[in-house]
Amino acid sequence: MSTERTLVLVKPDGVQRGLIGQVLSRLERRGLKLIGLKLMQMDEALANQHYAEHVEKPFFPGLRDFITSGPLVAAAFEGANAVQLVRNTMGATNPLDATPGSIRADFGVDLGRNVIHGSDSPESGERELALFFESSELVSWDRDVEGWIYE
Ligand code: D4T
Repeated sequence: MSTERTLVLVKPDGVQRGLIGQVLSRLERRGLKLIGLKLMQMDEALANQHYAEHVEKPFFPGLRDFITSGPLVAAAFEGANAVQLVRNTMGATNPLDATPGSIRADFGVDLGRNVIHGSDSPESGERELALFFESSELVSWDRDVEGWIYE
C-alpha cells in the first residue's frame, strides 16, 4: 500500500457555481484524508508553472485566462493510491467522455470548464503541492476511523 499525496483544485467554474462542498465531499467520502485547504486566486506566474507542460499549446491562453479568472480552492489529499483514486473520481478530462457518476460527468459538459484538477502522478502531486502550499500549511494528523477505511 503506497501512501501518496495529491493536489486537487476546484477550478473557478466550480467555485462560481457553488460546487466546492460537493466536490470535496465526494473525495472525503471515498476515504481520502484532507491535509491542506485554501481559497486563493492563481496569478499568471503560478498558472505558467502549474501548467508548464501546456504553455506552448494552442489552448493555453484560454486555459490561463480561465484558471486565473476568479478564486479557486486548492486541497491536498493523502491516502493509499490517492492519485489514482482522485483521477477515477474526477473522470476523463473531457466531461463528454467522463463516466457517469464521476465529478466531471455529473457537473460538467465542456472540456474548458471541467470543474476539477487532480495531479496525474505521485511525482506531479509533490511538485504541484509545493507550488500551492508551504510545508507548514500541510497538516499531519491521525484519523480514528482509519481501521474502517483500510483493511
Ligand atoms: P487537469 O490538469 O486540469 O487536471 O486536467 P487533465 O490532467 O485531466 O488534462 P490535461 O492536463 O490534458 O489538461 C489540462 C487542462 O486543460 C484544459 N484543456 C485541455 C483545454 O481547455 N483544452 C484542451 O484542448 C485540452 C487538451 C482542460 C484541462
